[in-house]
Amino acid sequence: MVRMPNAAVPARETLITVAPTGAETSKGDCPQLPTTLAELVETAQRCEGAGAAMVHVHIRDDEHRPTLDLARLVDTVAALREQTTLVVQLSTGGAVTDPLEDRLRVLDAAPDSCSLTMGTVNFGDDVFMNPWGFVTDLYQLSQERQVVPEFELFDLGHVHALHRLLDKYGLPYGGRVHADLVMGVPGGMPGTADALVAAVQALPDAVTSWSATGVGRTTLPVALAALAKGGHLRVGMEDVLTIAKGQPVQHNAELVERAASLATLVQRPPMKPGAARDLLQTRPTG
Ligand code: KMH
Ligand code: ZN
Repeated sequence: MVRMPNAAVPARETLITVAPTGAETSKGDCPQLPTTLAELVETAQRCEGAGAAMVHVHIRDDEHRPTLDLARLVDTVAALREQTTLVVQLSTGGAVTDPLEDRLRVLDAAPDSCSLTMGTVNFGDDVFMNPWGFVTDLYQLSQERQVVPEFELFDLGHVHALHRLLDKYGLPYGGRVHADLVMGVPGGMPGTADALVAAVQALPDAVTSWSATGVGRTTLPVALAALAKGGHLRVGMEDVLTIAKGQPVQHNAELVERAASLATLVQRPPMKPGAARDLLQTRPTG
């Protein structure tokens, strides 16, 4: 068998992750952004129907502001588990203003998966802080709590840091290594096919699957390049608020439907949540 540049076997199906909310857009600016628990659950259900298998979750408080309140996170995980079969991934990135200790505490809500960003990056006019000590603490906590990390790679330096992390601390819980290229953030790598190919070629051999998401107008080029390179997709209103020029997204399901159409077109139809659990080797449920 021809050896792949990393252990990611070309996938027969496409894992579609929906990131419906994020921490950056305000409800005032975008009333259709799902910010309440009821809106999040309804969104997750519709997106599952449209082809999503995993949900990347940021939550909001009663004023629709980003929060990492633990009780709310626990309730959110429970509601998504009861009312969908999606793999539940909690963001440990939160908002750029969230203290590192609050971001570590996210794992107390016992999600299936958590995001884990591999380094500090300029984030528009802000700085998204991920010092090495925090990355290693969060990684070791994820191993201890049996939570599968998704390594968020905003830049080529983050790919290099992933080599360093795996070399020093070994494989994640479950033994699989799933990474997500977050492209087109002002301050990170550009959302281009060239940058995607460079990042994929630099991934550690231990990587067993990867997805990509392009922020803003880079959404489509990144999705097409990811599919062409055999990767998976992340889409959602965390990353893009328009479905076409001047046409606001009304519901996250529109972005999932479009991703599912592209995946089907390249004959790698959307993966069901059960297959995603196998792929990621998440902790057995219930
Ligand atoms: N909101 C960004 C500062 C993650 O979810 O882990 C970080 C972010 C990454 O969204
Ligand atoms: Zn996020």
